[in-house]
Amino acid sequence: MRIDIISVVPDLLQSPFSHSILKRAKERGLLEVNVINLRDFSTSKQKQVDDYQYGGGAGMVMMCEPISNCIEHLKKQRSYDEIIYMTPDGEVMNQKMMNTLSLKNSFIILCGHYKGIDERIRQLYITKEISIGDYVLSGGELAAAVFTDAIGRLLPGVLNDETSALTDSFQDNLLSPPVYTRPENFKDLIVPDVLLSGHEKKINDWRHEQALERTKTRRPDLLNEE
Ligand code: 6GU
Repeated sequence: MRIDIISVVPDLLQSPFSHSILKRAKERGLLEVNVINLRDFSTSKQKQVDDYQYGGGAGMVMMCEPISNCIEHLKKQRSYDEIIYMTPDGEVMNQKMMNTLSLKNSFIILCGHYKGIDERIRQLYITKEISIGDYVLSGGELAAAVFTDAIGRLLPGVLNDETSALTDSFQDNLLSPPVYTRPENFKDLIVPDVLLSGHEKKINDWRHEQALERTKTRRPDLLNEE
């Protein structure tokens, strides 16, 4: 999978992909993340990428030309399955969306800033608009990092235990059950007996029950989704 991220603050996107699972995905050649500085595609001397909005009002808007130049440049080198705009008014990301998108190969992610991008860029180039939740971030970069993490860990061969992504919270619209490690007794809180029983079926049943219970109390909305 290849993810090309267009940003006005590319430095923000250095560290998130240099550790742990995403680092391993890159080292194994399963994921390539490329951060592009939008200012490199500005044609003005001051490297301008935003301008006042027509109609007035506070806040700048990301201009058409640098974004258009950048996307056209990238598209000359390869084709993309999706050109995604990270924006609070996009479709809210969930596990099902990530599962579907993880089957694709190549993405451009455009990170919004200021008041957002000129509407014509959305009309001309953007194939999908994604939000990571109902709150506002100061830019799309952290959302792009969240997207890349969520998709990267689903790629076959990235997680060592191939089954572990399947047992994540949300994979069957259930939250994960509680987990324990040593010691058996910590400050008088005891690991449930069943987990020490060695009885695989009982353990699986218990975990499923706990997952259901947790979902009912914390996220009943998940139980109504198909
Ligand atoms: Cl993708 N961008 C911004 N700026 N804020 C957000 C978001 C994205 N998702 C939730 N809030």
